[in-house]
Amino acid sequence: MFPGQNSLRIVSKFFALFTLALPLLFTGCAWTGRTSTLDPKGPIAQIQFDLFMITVYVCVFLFVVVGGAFLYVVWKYRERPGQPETPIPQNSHGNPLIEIGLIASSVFMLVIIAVPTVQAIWITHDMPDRPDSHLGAYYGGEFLSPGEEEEVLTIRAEGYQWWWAFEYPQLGLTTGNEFVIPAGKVVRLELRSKDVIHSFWLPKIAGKVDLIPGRNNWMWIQAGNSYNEWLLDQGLPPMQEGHRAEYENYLEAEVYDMYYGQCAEFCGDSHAYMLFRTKVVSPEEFEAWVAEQKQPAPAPDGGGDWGAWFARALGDPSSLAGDPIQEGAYLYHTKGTCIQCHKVEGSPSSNGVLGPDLTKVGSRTSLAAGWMDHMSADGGINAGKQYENLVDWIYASQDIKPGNLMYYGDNALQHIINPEDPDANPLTREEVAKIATWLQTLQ
Ligand code: HEC
Ligand SMILES: [Cu+2]
Repeated sequence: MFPGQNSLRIVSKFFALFTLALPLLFTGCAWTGRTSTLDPKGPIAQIQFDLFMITVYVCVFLFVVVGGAFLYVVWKYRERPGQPETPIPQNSHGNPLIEIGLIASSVFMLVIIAVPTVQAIWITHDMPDRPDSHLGAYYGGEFLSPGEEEEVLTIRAEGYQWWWAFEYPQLGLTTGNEFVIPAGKVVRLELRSKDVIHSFWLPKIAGKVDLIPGRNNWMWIQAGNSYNEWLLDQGLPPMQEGHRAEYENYLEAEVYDMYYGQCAEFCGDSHAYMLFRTKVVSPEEFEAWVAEQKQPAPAPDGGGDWGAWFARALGDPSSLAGDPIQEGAYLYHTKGTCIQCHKVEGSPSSNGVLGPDLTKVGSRTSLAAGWMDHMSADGGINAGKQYENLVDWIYASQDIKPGNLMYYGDNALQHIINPEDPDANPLTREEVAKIATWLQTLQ
């Protein structure tokens, strides 16, 4: 026994334990988890995944070769009983064959990674109308104006601290924190920021691109293969009809779904709560969604005329009593001061732009940038949970998403009561509940 052997034992015991515990770190990982990059669902994500796997194979190969050589040497020159003096092997420093061989093989490894990397960069920046493009067909839906059918569908994603606006300039609609795309169609995403640097990351469909103030970035996204790419994938000759039904089955089984993304660049207090959702649907369902989203909000009395409703509500608020929907709309437009920051298309005075567009807030499956969830098991909306979420959010959004910019400044003191001026008081929970009831009808 030589000095230090004891501490050596302790260290090796520690390492053994650590190695045993290591797998615990990975129990939170799932191959097909919501934001897994290992479960690509579109051509762009697929290219990135393939590139990642090439890098993994090269690294595993190197690990095995270098680790193997290391283990071989340790084993071969180990101390043997009865032979205290281990002979030092001859040093081969300066052996040109080995030196050049090592350099050449390292360069070779890098080339194996570099060639597909450059290819992938080209592919992800290709115009999708090139005949050899891996990207799919254009969306040519009925809501495009004449001349626009030939254009790729564009979605403008705008990052705000800590939520997302999604605008479809060709379709004339805007939504917040959740957007919908048709499967198998290429979409051009324009990425802008209103304040600080954010990063758009939708792992199953495409990688990450930053949103930088004062700069227009963009990326292609596409969920699922186009019909033609799918034919090629199946080993069938391209450009032929007759397999549409199988293609539909593929989309149904593997592509139609809710996808989850998030901001991937630290952007302040609530960065970790800056999520978003992308629903991928069939082209027909997409048309239906667009038609619905383009409708302005109906007047709160169920009728069509906001002006008349406004005049009546402001003239005689007591006439609304007993109808929580109308009372809620009234509070939203008056005491709630919500109109300063939110837009409800249709309403003559709710034109704010500091918060998400609420015209269709009732049709979304989440609130507060994907953080409060009320999606039902079948992908629809759980109305009870939605109501609860709306009330909790409007009543005390700071408790849910610390630092968020709803009710900033003076209004951060939203629960302090001032007996002198009841109208300046924060909304009571009952009032908030009425507003939530109205917002739920905005579908
Ligand atoms: C000072 C501006 C401001 C005012 C006033 C304001 N909001 Fe907001 N609101 C925001 C911002 C900013 C967000 C985004 C918060 C986030 O997710 O980080 C938001 C988010 C929301 C959301 C969630 C929307 C979504 O799709 O995620 C709802 C609902 C909402 N506000 C309702 C209201 C109501 C009702 C009122 C009035 C009682 C109100 N807001 C007043 C700025 C404001
Ligand atoms: Cu962000």
